Amino acid sequence: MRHCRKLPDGCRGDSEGLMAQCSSRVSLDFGLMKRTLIVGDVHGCREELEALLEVASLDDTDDLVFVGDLVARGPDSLGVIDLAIRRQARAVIGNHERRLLEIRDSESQGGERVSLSAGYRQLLEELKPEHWTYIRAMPIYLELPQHHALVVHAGLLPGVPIERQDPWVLTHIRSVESSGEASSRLGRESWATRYMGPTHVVFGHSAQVGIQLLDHATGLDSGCVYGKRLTGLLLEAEQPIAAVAERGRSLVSVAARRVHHVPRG
Ligand SMILES: [Mn+2]
Repeated sequence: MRHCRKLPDGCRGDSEGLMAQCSSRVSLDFGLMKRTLIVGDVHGCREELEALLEVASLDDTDDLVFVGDLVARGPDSLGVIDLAIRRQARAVIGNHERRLLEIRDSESQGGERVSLSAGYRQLLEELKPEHWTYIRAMPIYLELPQHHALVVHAGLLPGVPIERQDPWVLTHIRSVESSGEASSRLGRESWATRYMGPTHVVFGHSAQVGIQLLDHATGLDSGCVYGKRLTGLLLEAEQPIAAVAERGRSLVSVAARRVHHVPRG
């Protein structure tokens, strides 16, 4: 067996093959230096997503993660999922993906045709089998142990273990009512300000509030589809999410090309 005298930073593998070829290049190949980019709600804004990946200088070995709501409202939902498939990105399911799946399943099982906006109906009909496969495989939460973080679309009910959270809560919660129940409305108290950790939660679904940097939670929905910005959290390999005062340095962001969708009311 050959020995590696100078173990480069980040090279911690101990298999014979890795030791024999020990170099920083090899450590990259083994994924030890992978960065992670967690992207806020994209809603079909493919051009802005591509621009964000450029700004983050994300390469093919890095991990791409989405907080859900990749689709709907924006101009190119199919293109966003194509990109996610191509990059082998992981994405938690958003309320829009859940709704699309529910409607598709119900209608394909002979249920009544659901009344939808023209854009939503078109999306439902244009999604190809590979897109459905990707959407159906989206988990309701994703653990990123290398960053001591958890990714969900909307949030969680503080005090309830993640494996016992209601899927509806994970994809819809915005606030906690005085009764302690989860609410999808922007209530008096956001779930995130109530949440005391310990695992850091990265989430989306909150364009009205915008970027949220809290002790134990980071909200990444900066309203790209509404003409604001698309934001991501870029983490170095094994880097935990920084304290609030320094966290801004981990954010990458691009401006929306235009207002893609005007919210009702
Ligand atoms: Mn959402």
